[in-house]
Amino acid sequence: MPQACRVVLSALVLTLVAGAAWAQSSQDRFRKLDTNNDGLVDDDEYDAGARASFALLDTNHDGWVTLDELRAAQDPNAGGIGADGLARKQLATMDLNYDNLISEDEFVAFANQSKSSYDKNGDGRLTSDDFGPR
Ligand SMILES: [Ca+2]
Ligand SMILES: [Ca+2]
Ligand SMILES: [Ca+2]
Repeated sequence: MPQACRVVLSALVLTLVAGAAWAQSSQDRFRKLDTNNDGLVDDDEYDAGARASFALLDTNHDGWVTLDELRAAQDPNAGGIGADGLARKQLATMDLNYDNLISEDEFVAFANQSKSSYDKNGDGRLTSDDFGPR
């Protein structure tokens, strides 16, 4: 995958993992993920965040995220290829078994794959420093 594309998708997952509130600052997202407030987002917290985001995306609660549900979650001001194009790209990226549905496992797997791209200082830990200015 071209680097630029990966960055877009990573930013997307960061938003997804942190919840649906687009207006939140990065530090707010971090605080939300760091549920035990130890200044570190560990694997369990990251996973829990991914699962919570999956539940938010799965608006009809059938255990699958469909193209329609992905489309509904797009920022309407995203521009570029638009909500439909973005949703299709996300589906294609996360749908590991090509059934046109995103399972929770597929979503969490993708979130985990993207995790290293948030670790800006490369120390293998996600801390508030990795989440932009306070
Ligand atoms: Ca923590
Ligand atoms: Ca669904
Ligand atoms: Ca699938």
